[in-house]
Amino acid sequence: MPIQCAIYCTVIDNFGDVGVCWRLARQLANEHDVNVTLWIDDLVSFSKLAPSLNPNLAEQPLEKITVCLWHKDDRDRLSPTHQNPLDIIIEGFGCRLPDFVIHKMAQQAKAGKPPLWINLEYLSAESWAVDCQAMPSPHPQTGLVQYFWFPSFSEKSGGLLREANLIERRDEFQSNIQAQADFWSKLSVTDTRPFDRKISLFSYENKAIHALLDTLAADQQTTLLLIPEGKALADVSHWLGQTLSQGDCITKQALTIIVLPFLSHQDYDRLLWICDLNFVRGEDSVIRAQWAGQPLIWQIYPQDDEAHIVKLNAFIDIVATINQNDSWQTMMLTWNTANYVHQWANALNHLADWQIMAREWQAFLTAQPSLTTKLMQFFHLKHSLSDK
Ligand code: TRH
Repeated sequence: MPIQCAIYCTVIDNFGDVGVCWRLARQLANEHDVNVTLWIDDLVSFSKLAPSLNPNLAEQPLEKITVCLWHKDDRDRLSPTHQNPLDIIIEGFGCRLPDFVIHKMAQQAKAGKPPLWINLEYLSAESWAVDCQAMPSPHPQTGLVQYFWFPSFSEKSGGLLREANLIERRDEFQSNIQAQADFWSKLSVTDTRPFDRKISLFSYENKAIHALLDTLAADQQTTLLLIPEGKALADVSHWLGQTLSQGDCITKQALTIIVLPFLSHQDYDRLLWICDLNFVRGEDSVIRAQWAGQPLIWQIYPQDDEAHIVKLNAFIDIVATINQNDSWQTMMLTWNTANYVHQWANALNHLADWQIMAREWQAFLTAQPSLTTKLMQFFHLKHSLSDK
């Protein structure tokens, strides 16, 4: 009997929560033969990342996973795929499991078969997150134990989501001219050859976008800037003085801007692999950009009281343990804080050094086991202890 797992996820805003849970589900199913049911409360947002999903179906297979619409007030709904005892329950980003699931876990515990209850936390490079990895916490009413799981960048952390063959697939794509041409033609981008560099832009609203575009337009080198439809368009449209929408292609001096559709997960990876510099944001795209092995600038998800800047600095510091690059650090801060206003012209001259840093950093990370490998090791350890 395969291992049974349920993942619960709510979409608060943006795509990070569902993006991470979908990746996690696929890797558990594809690489560890786990039978996964993914409960999501917003299938419309999910279908943007997974275009073959039908947002009108309450339950459906998607690749090897069963996807269910999670109605928060539908207390007692158990999908047919959910009747079996569960081995692993993953609560994505503090989404609060429904009472009936807690009840089901308590019943299993009484029968001597408690599932492993994982509370998947947000990515952080801060040392406390690593210290709290796999920390147990008893549930006050039932005594069930939940374990906090912290994705991060060091051996002792919960690890990072990475498909087993990802780096090989990236290398193959980066060396395959025909595959790249097919990709551009799928995106209706006719000819990228005239451009000295290609940059992708995925960000929140960001005042720092104007200075970047000023520099790229005035630069000696030509740039193709690829923007998947989303929040960045407001600032770019403002800079251009015209409203952009999907399919637009506009040139201003040395800068050509193309607005892409929001891509599938697989195509977004390809975009990151093919660009010379990627602007990414949030939780998941920043990790995908690290697997791309190309220079990246990260807009971290903004939090109250500037808590995100502490997180950003923790990331900058941990990368510096592998390769210290001052111009990259300065531009990461410029992109995220109004206090830093350095121009891009000088920074772009350092792209070759950023590239070396990106490869060294990626090699450091890929030497570690992935999040799902660590999670399954933890499951088997707990399982063997509970059998004794
Ligand atoms: O959408 P985000 O801003 O998500 C954020 C963060 O996860 C943040 O931590 C969380 O608190 C907040 O949501 C609620 O950025 P992120 O994490 O990069 O997620 C974007 C997802 O969209 C990711 O899975 C990559 C995917 N994507 C595509 O599939 N196609 C695209 O064209 C693009 C631009 C992204």
